[in-house]
Amino acid sequence: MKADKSVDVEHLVFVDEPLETHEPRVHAAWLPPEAFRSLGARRVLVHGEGLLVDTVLDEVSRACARYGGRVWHSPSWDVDVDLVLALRDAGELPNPAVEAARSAGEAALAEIGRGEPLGEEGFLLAREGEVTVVLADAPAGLLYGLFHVVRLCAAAFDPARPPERHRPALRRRMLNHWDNVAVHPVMGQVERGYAGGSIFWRDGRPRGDLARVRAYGRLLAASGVNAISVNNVNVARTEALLLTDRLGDVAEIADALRPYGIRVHLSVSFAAPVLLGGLSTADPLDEAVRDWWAATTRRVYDRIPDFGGYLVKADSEGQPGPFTYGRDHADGANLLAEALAPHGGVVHWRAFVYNHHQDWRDRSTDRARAAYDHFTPLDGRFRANVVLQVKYGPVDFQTREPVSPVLAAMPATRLALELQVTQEYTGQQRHICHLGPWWGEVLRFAPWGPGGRTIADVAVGEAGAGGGLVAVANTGDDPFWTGHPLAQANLYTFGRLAWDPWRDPTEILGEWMTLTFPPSATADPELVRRTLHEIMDDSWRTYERYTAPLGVGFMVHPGDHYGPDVDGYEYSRWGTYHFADRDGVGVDRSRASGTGFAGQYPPYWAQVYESPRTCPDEVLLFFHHVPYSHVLHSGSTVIQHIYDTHFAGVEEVETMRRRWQTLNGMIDPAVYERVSERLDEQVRCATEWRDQINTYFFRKSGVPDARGRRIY
Ligand code: GCW
Repeated sequence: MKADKSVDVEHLVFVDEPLETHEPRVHAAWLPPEAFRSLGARRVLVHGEGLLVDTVLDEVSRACARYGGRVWHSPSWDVDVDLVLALRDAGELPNPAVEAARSAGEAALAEIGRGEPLGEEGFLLAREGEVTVVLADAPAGLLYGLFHVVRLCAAAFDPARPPERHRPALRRRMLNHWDNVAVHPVMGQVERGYAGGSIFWRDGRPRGDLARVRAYGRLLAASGVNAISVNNVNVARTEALLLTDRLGDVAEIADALRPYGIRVHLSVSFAAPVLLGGLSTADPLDEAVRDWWAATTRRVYDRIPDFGGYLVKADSEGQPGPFTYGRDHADGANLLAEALAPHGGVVHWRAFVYNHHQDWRDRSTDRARAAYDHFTPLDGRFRANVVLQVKYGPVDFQTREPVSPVLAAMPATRLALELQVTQEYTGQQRHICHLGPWWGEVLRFAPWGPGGRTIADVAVGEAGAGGGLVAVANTGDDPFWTGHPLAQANLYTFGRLAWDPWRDPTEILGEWMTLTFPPSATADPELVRRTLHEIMDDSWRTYERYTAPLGVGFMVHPGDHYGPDVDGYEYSRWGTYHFADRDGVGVDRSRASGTGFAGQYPPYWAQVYESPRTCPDEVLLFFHHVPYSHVLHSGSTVIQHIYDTHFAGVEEVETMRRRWQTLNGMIDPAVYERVSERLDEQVRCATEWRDQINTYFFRKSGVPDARGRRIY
């Protein structure tokens, strides 16, 4: 498509009208009207009742109004249809073709369903004659089935398509918003947010744009997410009030998200009984405290009957917690779980607990050990409705870390894996960094050794009773939702992996591309797709190449965590050190001579990580302090690896930018411009990383680059 046609393209990829007249136009992300063309040109019959069935009807009606199709809701007369979306227990219709399709669907289900129910969210898709049929046991399943039809486009109507049955592997697929209600003096409206303000809050009050909240719910549902916490885990005074005085604001959000099957959760302060209830203590074993939580929680459910539960960061980075009262985290979590249990709610209790007032001189304390040391002795003591939420790595959402050993050490606890979609340490949505491959590696990691159960299995749990997947959201009130338009792919990929953690993230990326850049709206769809893959597929590894080397982590600018500052945290209280000196770099976490962290893994990995000879290159400096001359498995020395990867990383970013330029005039100009701007910044910042890291290690080691490239 040429530039003069670009206006048409814009029509196809933006929602038609601003959601509110005073708001800027909002990008449609992976649900542009064009993605509904195939569905919208068909004759569609929806059969069943319920709030989410109404949502399905609404979606189909809008698509058909745009593309010339037709829609009927449980008609009492005979109609010719191409697609049937029906609840299985909705009564018979006086329509032989539709009933034949439904029976064919039932037969297919009996055959491929292994006798298992579809469940609250599952669905079946099958073909019978000229008709595609989607069956579900519950309205949410029908909605997910509809979005599946959208993703399939014309393929959903392929006569040869065999029947398929889909059920989410994980019951809870959750996003955590670190959004503040009142603007925080340091962290702003959204802590670690890189996409403008909050979708929910502005300057101490609700943002008031519930249409945008609903549009957000729609996007999330189409990715598979079904739960969301709406305020920061660091709970300040104003945010604490969401539990009581400001509960109405939460209820409004819940109302806007409910039609898309998304439940609302709340981050609460462990000190709430004192802060809000006027009690003198928040001791989890105190009767009055327990009564306060029970009564308060009852009021929450009176107002929001499908409320999801509480999320708690306790005794961490200044947040209150049970340690104040000499109690442990099982006492703390169980207190809230007990209050939530009668209503079917859950408490997500975070395992991110460590000493953030460490003395850098003290080599015996290791932040990486903290979560395991605090929590594994408590295994088996948590109530059934407690989910222990564990960050994927032992330190903090780094570009590369080993997988947290806690995930393999608490068999009697429901564990959720916590990912970070917001790119705090991975380029802050100014850099292209597609995180799918990284999450895929984490999910496929087999902590008990190759061939054994994986992290995905842990999150799924026995008989689906695991804690699921949770991620910190990367969205805000930015017109592109995520600041960087290509960062939308991270959000989409998270949702899809939470639905099926065994899927190939690159395949998911392709799915996102087809939806977001519909081939029918592009002159050269093949070029667009190929170029996007070339730019995005390996972008996380590119980011890794030009930032902190070999899993050593941090080296970011303190406070904002953007850009290089090699020694920024080296003499700080945060426990994140690299120990570079003139001879070598890295943290000795072996059992033999270091902090012993390597011993927190089950035997296979404890042994592999214990020795620099067997430790995988990419996490070598996480586990070992080695000389610059140490030879990696790759055959390169550590110092030469640092130089090579940093030069290569910047070249790759420059190539990304050149490739992006070939899409000029091919895609929506607003997207093109925004990404172009950010690529300029990515090139600048990557260059800064390269030069600072290379110069730093050259000065420390005195070892020149074997290839004689410029180091300062
Ligand atoms: O990575 C750190 C962030 C903090 C965050 C904390 C956490 C919400 O720098 O901003 O606080 O993690 O996960 O609680």
